[in-house]
Amino acid sequence: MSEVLIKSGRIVTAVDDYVADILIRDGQIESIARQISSDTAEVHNAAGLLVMPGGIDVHTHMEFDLGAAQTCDTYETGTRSAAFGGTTTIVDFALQKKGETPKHALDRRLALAEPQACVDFSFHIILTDITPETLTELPDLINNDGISSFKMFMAYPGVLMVSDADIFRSMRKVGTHGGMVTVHAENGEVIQVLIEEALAQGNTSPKFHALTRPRIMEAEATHRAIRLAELAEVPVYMVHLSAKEALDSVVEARDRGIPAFAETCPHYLFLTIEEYDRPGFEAAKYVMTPPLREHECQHALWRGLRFDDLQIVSTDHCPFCFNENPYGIQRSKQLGRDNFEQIPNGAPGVEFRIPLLFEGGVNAGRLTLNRFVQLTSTAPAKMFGLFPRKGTIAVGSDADIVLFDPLKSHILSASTHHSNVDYTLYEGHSVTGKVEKVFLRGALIVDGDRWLGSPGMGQFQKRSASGRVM
Ligand code: DUC
Ligand code: ZN
Ligand code: ZN
Repeated sequence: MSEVLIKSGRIVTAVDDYVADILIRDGQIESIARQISSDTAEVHNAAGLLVMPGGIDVHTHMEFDLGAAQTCDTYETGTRSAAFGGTTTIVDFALQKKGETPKHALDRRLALAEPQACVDFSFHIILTDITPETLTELPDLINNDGISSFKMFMAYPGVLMVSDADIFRSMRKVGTHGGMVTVHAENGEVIQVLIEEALAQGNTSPKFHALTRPRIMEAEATHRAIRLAELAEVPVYMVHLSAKEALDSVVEARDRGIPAFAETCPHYLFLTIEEYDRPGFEAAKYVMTPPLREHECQHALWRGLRFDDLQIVSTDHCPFCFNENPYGIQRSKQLGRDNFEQIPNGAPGVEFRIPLLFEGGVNAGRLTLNRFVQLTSTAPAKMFGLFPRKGTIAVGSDADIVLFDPLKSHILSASTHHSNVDYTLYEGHSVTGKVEKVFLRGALIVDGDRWLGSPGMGQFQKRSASGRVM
């Protein structure tokens, strides 16, 4: 039997805020009270610290293999980086290859992640080959394998994009069996026309990545995805929402009582399209999809987070190095030096989600502390079938706990982060609020700058229904 006692911390959940002691036994929260004493427990003094449920990041891409490009974090390095950022569970992706069944894709990813994961994990399955056999497997994946969310792409024709008909077929099946569909919403075919026109005119620099992916094409696809989901009677979740006009579509649907949900990501909250004016190839660091948007979108997104038009902040951690060394050209932005279309789409961020949102949300007065916890832990857990095992501090929940110093300032930098990637979008950015200790099911895995976890500690999490309890 292992016992851990966290004393005198300020416990903050999505609804609570009080000072108390927490006794953890065998990885779960055993009791919470004003005063707990124990002769046997390992004791941690949390006086002056916030005690929050471990972060849950429901959008990461570790060891993501897109053929032409692969992300540079392994499950080990990516989940260790997550842990240092106060995240104790990730929901990553299992990509169905053409000709492969979704179950096979899941088995492949499980075999890769299980021995490496340093925090708990699950997957959304990305459906790319929607055949009758694919559809037949979905109920069992939801009900027995604990995979209750499936992602489809409306972008990247010829690579990841699936037709509206196939999206609709999958939606109907997933909806009937308690799952949720998540969608990358951009009109891929129209964007392809714009890309081809830009390249034909010799416009090859990274800025044209943004100029060929207009906001209204995100809005159009968002509207289409929601209407398809409405007809199919399935909850739908828009990933990486960036454009004000796309948010308007989500709000319109929610006002009509449709179970439409959305996440946004820190880069859309903190950075704008002006980053693409950086000299030379520097702007390639900011090539993610959708691209960074104008200031007015940032205002709309912050407002959306505050008033629950947006439910979750995830990172879309999709790390490609800027330089070819040390991981090779396929893990590097240099693939697109002569042509923006070849720049791998994605940016890192798993380690900085919580400090950034604390700084820009809580410290800046945009979000209450409770709302901050809701957006980074509780809502992800509820949305994706992990609650109440995860996402809160309560008797019987997993003891995934972050001790956070709200007054400690630090500088975000690639020289000190724990990801394999060789840059951060926030180099030199000062934030106040620092993760001090992280417990994964009661085990101390981060203590200041010290790493105490190990690969394989992270456990696969079977999830219950998604999109039903918000
Ligand atoms: N969409 C994602 O969700 N992640 C990385 C790239 C992309 O287009
Ligand atoms: Zn996407
Ligand atoms: Zn992504």
